[in-house]
Amino acid sequence: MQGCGNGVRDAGEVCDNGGQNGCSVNCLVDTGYTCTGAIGTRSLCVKVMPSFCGDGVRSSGEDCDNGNRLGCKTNCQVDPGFQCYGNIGSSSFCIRDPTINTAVCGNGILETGEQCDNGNKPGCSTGCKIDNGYLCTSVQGSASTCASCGNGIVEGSEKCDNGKQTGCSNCNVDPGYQCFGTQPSICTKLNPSCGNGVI
Ligand SMILES: [Ca+2]
Ligand SMILES: [Ca+2]
Ligand SMILES: [Ca+2]
Ligand SMILES: [Ca+2]
Repeated sequence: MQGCGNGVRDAGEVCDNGGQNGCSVNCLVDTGYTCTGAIGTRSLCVKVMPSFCGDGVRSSGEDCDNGNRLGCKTNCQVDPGFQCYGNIGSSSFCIRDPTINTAVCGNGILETGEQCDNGNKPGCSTGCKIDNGYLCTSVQGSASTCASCGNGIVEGSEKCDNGKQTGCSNCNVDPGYQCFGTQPSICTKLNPSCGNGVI
């Protein structure tokens, strides 16, 4: 083709950028490129990025694409418990669906709908409900700490637990006592004359 490759798009040429990438053969647009420029000017050709899952643009075949963020992390499908908005050709916006309970009991994370979750350990052993006789301290999003004062096992914030024997009241060491061990605590009376400053 006469004039093809002279860097000016002539009549009959789809593009001409002087034979550079994007318009390298017979003044036709190369695969994967797009070229702009009117007849009589040099064409400008740029590579077209293929769309993919996670590029932040929802394409056909993708339920959502927010750039692999929360709500659309799984192969451009809406994650369980989420709703995503956004048409094909634009980025998706995903929010947690408050009507769907996605709590997993026993994962050691307190979630909505659970009384406690310490990973199915004593105190919160069944169905993420607090076991009889236990108290659980729980913060949403982290593991619960459960303790039963008087069961003979030092747990949580208990200082001692000797099964409600002398020397440990409400799981605090009684004045004049010392407690060792955790299952159960062994509490003994301190020598009253030791430490009184008198030999
Ligand atoms: Ca030309
Ligand atoms: Ca995409
Ligand atoms: Ca949980
Ligand atoms: Ca205890």
